[in-house]
Amino acid sequence: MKKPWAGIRKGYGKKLVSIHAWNAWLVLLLSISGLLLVGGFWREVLGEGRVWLKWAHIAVGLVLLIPVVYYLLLAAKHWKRLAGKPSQKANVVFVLVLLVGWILSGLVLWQFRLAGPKAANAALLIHDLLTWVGLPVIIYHSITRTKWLKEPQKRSIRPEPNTAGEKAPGEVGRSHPDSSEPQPVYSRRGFIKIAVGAGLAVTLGPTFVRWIGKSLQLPGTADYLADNANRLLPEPVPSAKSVPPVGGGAEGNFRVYTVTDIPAFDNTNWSFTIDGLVDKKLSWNWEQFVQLQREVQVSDFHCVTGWSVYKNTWEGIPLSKLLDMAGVQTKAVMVKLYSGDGVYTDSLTLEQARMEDIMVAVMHDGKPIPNQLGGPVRLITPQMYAYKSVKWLNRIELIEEEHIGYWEQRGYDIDAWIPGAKRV
Ligand SMILES: Nc1nc2c(c(=O)[nH]1)N[C@H]1C(S)=C(S)[C@@H](COP(=O)(O)O)O[C@H]1N2
Ligand SMILES: [Mo]
Repeated sequence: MKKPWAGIRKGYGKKLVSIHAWNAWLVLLLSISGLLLVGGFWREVLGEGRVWLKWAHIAVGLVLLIPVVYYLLLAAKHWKRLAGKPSQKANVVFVLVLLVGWILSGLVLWQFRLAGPKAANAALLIHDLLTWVGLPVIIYHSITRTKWLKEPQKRSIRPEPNTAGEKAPGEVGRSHPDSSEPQPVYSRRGFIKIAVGAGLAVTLGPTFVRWIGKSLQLPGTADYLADNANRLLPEPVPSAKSVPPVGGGAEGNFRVYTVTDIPAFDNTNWSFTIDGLVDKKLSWNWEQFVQLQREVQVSDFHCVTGWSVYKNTWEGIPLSKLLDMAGVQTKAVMVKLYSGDGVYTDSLTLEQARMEDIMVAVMHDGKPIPNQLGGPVRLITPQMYAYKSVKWLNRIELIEEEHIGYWEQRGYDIDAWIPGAKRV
């Protein structure tokens, strides 16, 4: 039988095998760290470790450049070897597109401050999409192509040219069919491959479909309003500027972020307080709070992890108005913001808190803010990354000392200005 690898310098095949192995280990590390980074559950568990994990993910991603570039140097040779093997060629192209796409979008996400929110947003979408498509294929490949499943003569890269006739473990005593013979339809391998493929489709399919639906904003997906678990009555009546929203309707999708279980509120367990270094401590229940005079603004919303939602029409009370109502004492320096989740806090300097677009928001695009997105009341900080925009905001305290917020304690910049912000 013809040995496809006859005549190849031994070292070349070895190089390919070791590139493949390095690549596999790095992709495994990146997959695990990447999944931990996006998983909502792990945001809570990891805390500060998440910031370190993110840097590790970036570092391993950069190391991945080495085997990819090394392979590209050998690619022309390998390509010739694959003549007449279209499916293996397609496989190589697929993997290269995947790796290069991951690396390029990852570089943009790493340098998101330089890249700006539009590019970071696109990069995040590409990074996610490649993960959704690539990871199942790689898992399938890893399971079905391990030594004991893969016919040796079908391997595209092998170190030794003369092992084509070796018996795969588990086939001891049977002679291996020549690769030119038709494969039996009901082989054990075929069965396992179908089973693995079906298993992946069943476990990952629904999540994938949901993700695609959200990303493309298909109707019927991410309907947070329909699932809103808050029960606060009366509903706030939107101003004329909110219906239809003057901004024309938000573009993009919020990713629901929380470091606790998502809380829900009703008239019995919701109140809003301003206290600390103020002339008069103020407290409202919901019926009173919805009576406060609201204003409308259109602004973009940027998360520091790369996604944005543009042209949001927010209706609420400018924070400066609330501060004036309570009367800020001269001793006060910082504004501490508390979430009704009992855990999340953040802070602004008094100057920042008085910026005209810092808003205690009650409505988004003419509708109450659903509980998943921080309703009934959340902070909006358009000039700053959204980790400053405390969800389920229910208390504002004026203090004289510094307060380091939840994510700032875990490594985020206290300076959360987005590029181009009017800083104060
Ligand atoms: N209480 C609370 N507020 C929060 C957060 C949180 O985890 N808990 N995450 C912040 C971050 S990092 C972002 S990007 C936005 C996300 O808002 P969303 O969940 O409505 O999309 O909320 C901010 N406010
Ligand atoms: Mo964020």
